[in-house]
Order: sequence, then structure tokens, then C-alpha cells
Amino acid sequence: MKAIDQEILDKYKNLITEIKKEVELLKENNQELKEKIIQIKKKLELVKLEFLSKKGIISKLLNELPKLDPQVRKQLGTEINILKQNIEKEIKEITQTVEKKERELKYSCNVDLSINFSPDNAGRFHILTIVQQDLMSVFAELGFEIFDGIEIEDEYHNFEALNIPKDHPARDMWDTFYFNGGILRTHTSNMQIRIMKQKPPPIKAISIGKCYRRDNMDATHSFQFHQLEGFCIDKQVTFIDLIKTLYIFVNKYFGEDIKVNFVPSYFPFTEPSAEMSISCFYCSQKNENCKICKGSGWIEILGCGMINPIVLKNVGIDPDQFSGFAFGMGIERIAMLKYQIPDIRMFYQNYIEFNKLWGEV
Ligand code: FA5
Repeated sequence: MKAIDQEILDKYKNLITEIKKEVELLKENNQELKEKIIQIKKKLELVKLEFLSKKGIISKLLNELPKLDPQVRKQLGTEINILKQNIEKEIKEITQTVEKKERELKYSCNVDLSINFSPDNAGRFHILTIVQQDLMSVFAELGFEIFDGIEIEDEYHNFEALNIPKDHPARDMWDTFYFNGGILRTHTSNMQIRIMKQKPPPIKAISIGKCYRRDNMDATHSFQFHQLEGFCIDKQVTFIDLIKTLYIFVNKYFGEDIKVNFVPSYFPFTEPSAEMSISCFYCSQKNENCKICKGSGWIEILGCGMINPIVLKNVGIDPDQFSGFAFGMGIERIAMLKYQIPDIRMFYQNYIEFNKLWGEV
């Protein structure tokens, strides 16, 4: 034997040509593709078995080599190896093509994945996000630095440091959810303490975020809502600075013709304390039956006051040198007023029509 039998070579050539023809047919996208793929794979297995397996033709040829004359052995050995490599290469190529087609079949489906786009279907920012962003821009314009807040708090930062001792009745107003090692904060005033501890005065800061209270849900209350806290500490900060700042904020956010009104109030962390109302922008104080101000002409929007010297002392700021004001408002209430949203629960219901009505693209 000086060369590989032509019969063997022809056999391989015929088999592989037949398989290749069948692979060509896979390009036609007809319904029998799956069946054709199975047939081709079977035929490839047969070629492997017949030529490359332990008892296959190539092994048999190689086993014959030792019996041959060294010169012939070398030449024939090379030929057998070339044939073996060719078979392996061709089987690999065909397998890859067939498997690619198989994947295409597996993952293709008749569902139309295109989208008929219209601006009506576009995603929108939730109205609470828009209100928070607008409020932040107004206060940033007024020189307030924006701080992130933390929602999982300890009693010290939520109460004690703000001059609300353990047995103080004011805690009842701000009752919250307790768990091992912490509470969910009841207001953003915790950030007054955290920012004051982090940064020496002068400070002009706001912080926005979620708060939690053990309140029952109704049209104006939720157990989870958002607040914006703002405060300013410097030498000789007075109540007039507080009024001026809030007045400018109201004019920028609600409109230039809006008036503000302050009535005395009580918060343990501010002294004196006040509640601020704005003149009704809905009826311009002209409608006794107004559904927004209920005929009073005023809408209360926030609590505020001069930071209690006890709070300043608690964070190591000398109240004889520094003074400050602080204010806090509920974001949902501001949004409800500004956009005339009748019920706080609408913010959280994930109702798509609500977002289409009030959200912004
Ligand atoms: C406070 O939380 C004070 N920390 C605000 C403050 C800050 C006063 C700095 C002085 C200086 P109050 O409990 O009133 O105050 O809450 C403020 C606002 O949060 C309310 O006016 C209201 O808009 C909103 N709010 C309170 N409880 C709820 C609730 N359960 N659901 C929705 N909004 C609420």
C-alpha cells in the first residue's frame, strides 16, 4: 500500500458532498428545517464513526503503517494525517453552520417586537420627582447646598438631638416604625443634626427624602411621604432672614403675586416657631367656596422657626456666636396644592393614567 485507497477517498468525498448539499438546503426557510438539521447531524455522526472513531478507517490505516517499508510509511502517514485533519475541519465547519441555524430557529418567533411609538407612550417622570427637582433648583438658586439624607435613623438624631427627650409628649405626634437597632425617620429634621455635625458654620443646606410615620392613610396622610428640610446657620441670622428667604422661595415657585403669612406654632427644635401659609393662588383669596383654601384665603405649607440654641449646643455650635433658621415642608402637600391633586394616595398607586396626566416627559 503506497497511498490511501481511492475507494476510501471517494467514499469520504461522496458522503461529505451529500451532507454539504443538505446544508445548502437549510438556507431555504421552509418548515422541515428542524427535521433536516436532525438528519444532517445524524450523517455527521456516521462520518465521525466511520472515519474518526477508534475502529474507524483512519485508525485502521494508521494501524497498518508499522508493517510498511519506512519510506512508504512516512509518505502514507503524512497523507493519512492530512486526510484526518481535513475530515475534522470539515465536520467542525458543517457542525457550526448547522448549530447556528438551529439557534436561529430556537430563538426566532412570530411575535412582532417592533413598537408603534407615539409620545403618548413615552416614559415620564413622576410628579413627585418633578416637584422635588423644581424645589431643589429654586433653593440652589438661593445658595442652598443640597445634601442626601438617610432614612434608617437612630432615636438620638430623630428625637433627642432635636430637643425631643424620651418622655416628651411631642414624640406622640411623630410616632414611627421601630425595629432592632433603629427607627424609620419621622422627618427630614434629622439631617439638620447630621449636616451640622459634618460641617462647621456658615451652613446653608437643604435635604429632601422619604419620612415615615405611624399615620393612617387618608386623603392627606400617608405612612410614607416626602419632606424638604432647609436651614441656615451663620453669625447674626435673624427671623427676618427666614421670612425673606421663604418669601422669595414662594414667589419663585408659586408665583410673583403670592403673599405669605406666619402664625406662631410649636416645634421643640425651633424657638420661636411658626407655620407659614401662602395666599390662595387658586381663587386669589376671592372665593368663599374655594375647594383649595376652603374660603380662608390662605393655605398652610410649612413649619419653620429659629433653630433652638439647645440644638446648636447639642452639635457643639456656640449659640452665643451663631444663630440659624430652619424650615420643613411636605412634598406631597406642595404637589397636591400646585397641581390640584385631590388625594395623596394617587401618588403611590402606579396608575398609568395618573402619570400621563401629571407626569412630564
Ligand atoms: C415637621 O415634620 C418638622 N420637622 C418641620 C420643621 C422643620 C419645623 C424645621 C421647623 C423647622 P410636621 O410634623 O408639621 O413638621 O410635618 C411637616 C409637613 O410634613 C406637614 O406640613 C405635611 O406637609 C407633611 N406631613 C406630615 N405628616 C404627613 C403624613 N402622614 N403624610 C403626608 N405628609 C405629611
